[in-house]
Amino acid sequence: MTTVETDPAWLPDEALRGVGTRRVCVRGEGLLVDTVRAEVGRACHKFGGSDDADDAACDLLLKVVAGGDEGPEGFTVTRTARRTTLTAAAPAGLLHGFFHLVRIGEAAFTQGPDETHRPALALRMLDHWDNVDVHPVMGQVERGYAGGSLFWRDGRARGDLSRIRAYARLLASCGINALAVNNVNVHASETRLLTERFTEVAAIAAELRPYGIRTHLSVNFAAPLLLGDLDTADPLDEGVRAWWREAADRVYALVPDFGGFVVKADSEGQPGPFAYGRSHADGANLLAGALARHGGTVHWRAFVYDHRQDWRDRSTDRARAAYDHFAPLDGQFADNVILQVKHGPMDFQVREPVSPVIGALPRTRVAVELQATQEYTGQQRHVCALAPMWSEVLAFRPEGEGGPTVGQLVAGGGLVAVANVGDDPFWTGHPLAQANLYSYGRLAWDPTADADQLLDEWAELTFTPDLTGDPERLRSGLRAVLHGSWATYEKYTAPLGVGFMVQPGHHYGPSVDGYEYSTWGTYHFADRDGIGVDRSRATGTGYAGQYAKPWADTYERVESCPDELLLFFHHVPYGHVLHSGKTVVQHIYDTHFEGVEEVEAAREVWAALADLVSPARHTRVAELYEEQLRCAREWRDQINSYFLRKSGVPDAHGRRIY
Ligand code: GCV
Repeated sequence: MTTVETDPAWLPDEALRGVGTRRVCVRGEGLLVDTVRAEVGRACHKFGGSDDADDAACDLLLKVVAGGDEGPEGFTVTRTARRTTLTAAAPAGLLHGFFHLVRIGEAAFTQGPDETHRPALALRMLDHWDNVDVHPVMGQVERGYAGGSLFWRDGRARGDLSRIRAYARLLASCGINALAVNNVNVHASETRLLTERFTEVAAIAAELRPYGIRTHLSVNFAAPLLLGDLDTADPLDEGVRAWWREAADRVYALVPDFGGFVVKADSEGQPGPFAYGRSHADGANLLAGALARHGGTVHWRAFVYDHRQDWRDRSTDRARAAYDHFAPLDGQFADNVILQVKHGPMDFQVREPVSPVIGALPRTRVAVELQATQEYTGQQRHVCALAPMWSEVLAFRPEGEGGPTVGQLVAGGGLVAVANVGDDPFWTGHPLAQANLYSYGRLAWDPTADADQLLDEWAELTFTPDLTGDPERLRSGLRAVLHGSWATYEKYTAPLGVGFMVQPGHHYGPSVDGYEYSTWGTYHFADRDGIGVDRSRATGTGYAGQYAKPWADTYERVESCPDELLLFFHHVPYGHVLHSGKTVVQHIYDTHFEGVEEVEAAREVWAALADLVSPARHTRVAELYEEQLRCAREWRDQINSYFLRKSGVPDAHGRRIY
């Protein structure tokens, strides 16, 4: 691997030229206004503008106008021939507006109609699955593919926190405003972050705060018990309630703008209220009660299922679990509880239906959790731009035509993504994986934004310094490698929504039967005749019936189920003809050959950009394409061979299958 200094990602100095060449005036008070002032000062120093122009003489005026109607984070841009004015009702709006101007570059200084921008979602959060200690199996960052933690090192908060400030700046510039600093699997020493080690969290919060990012902490539900203070963690026990209240009081004494707790309870071995015969509403409300008077929020995760199931038992369906556990609890959660639901019913596969939980709790604040870290989508060794997938999820209408979209349904809860960042110089390991972090933030601000346009926007900013030679060739090359990369990844991995088929444990690379006889509930049931999971009401697990009527009906029948989800909902013969006109088995062969060809083509496109992209970035991506291609071929050959051997059906085109 090539090594480089910390990469500026989508904020290279050059991207601030527009602001930095102007006569700028910043008006307003407060920490975030000071941040804007410092940004302007740096840009002007670099590019020769002036950051102390007075109101009358400036050509860029940024000001907080109390009483404005932009809301806490919105802003208005007014562009006349003489001057561009950015106004916001609050400092956070000024900060977001500043980065908006950076994003649109010179266009900020051409005359145009007034524009007001407000985030569609108030909460736009990243969850870091970072451990303080290096975990013996999961390493320091669980499902992390970008080196060690940005926050923690050698068993404690890093001494030099400057990189966290730079990170906060990147996050704010794409709209993110909340962050959890530790893994939802809360191990022994991480449990103490809530109590005697909270000063370490406070130090991190101090670096995030100037960029408007509130700090959250993942907590262990059994903390009162595990820390030895009490002999129970029963949520209805008065002593337990008092313990959490005192813990929260101490937290807020140190970090008054603390965001709240994230909780993984009764999930994959984490403790929870079930141990005491209590419900998840009891559990969540316990913590909500402790946080309420400080304005904090509990993010209670809905990822609750039986991870010790018997593969012989066809009646238990992991996909059903979150709905079965949580839908009956609607209306029972406190106002400051947000139920955090993974976007699909399983676990961040390359293709899943949208979780039926999202539309099933109208009286509960629901947040959707996405996975920017590419656990099942190539682990930041493969290019897989996820914005197109996330857009599809956000545009889905759980009640069918005319009903609200997922993006609208989560307005009261927000959007969360598992972070894909570590201490790697490129932040995300694969330099092109930065696009996932950026586009996530932008979609959380505006879930209706066009995914491909966001990828272009990321490229335009990130490659600003490289867009001098032959900008159109560079732009079209970047579009070619990014836009279709999720579709390509889907083609060479698990087919038609069936999911998994990954190597157990680390989840990288193919293993068709890797999870087939395991306890994890992730099966495909392939035999000599067919493949897929029958989740219909009529003959299967009944999962399809968890959707509102239009979708329940669509998914129930093989004839109306969309091709890309067919094997998620139905067990069909290999000769079943898809809507595309191909049989299932021929579709499998064709997509796997195509997927590899598309990676080969993308690798060539990237190679041809060598003269246009800075050498460190170009080399890193080129090296990773070699691995992506090797792995894609492995997927193709294992999957195709497996299905040829199971079905005995030859490829219609006589291509090489082993
Ligand atoms: C943090 C999946 C991952 C786990 C992760 C879990 C979760 O099962 O493989 O690493 O644990 O999801 O979301 O809690």
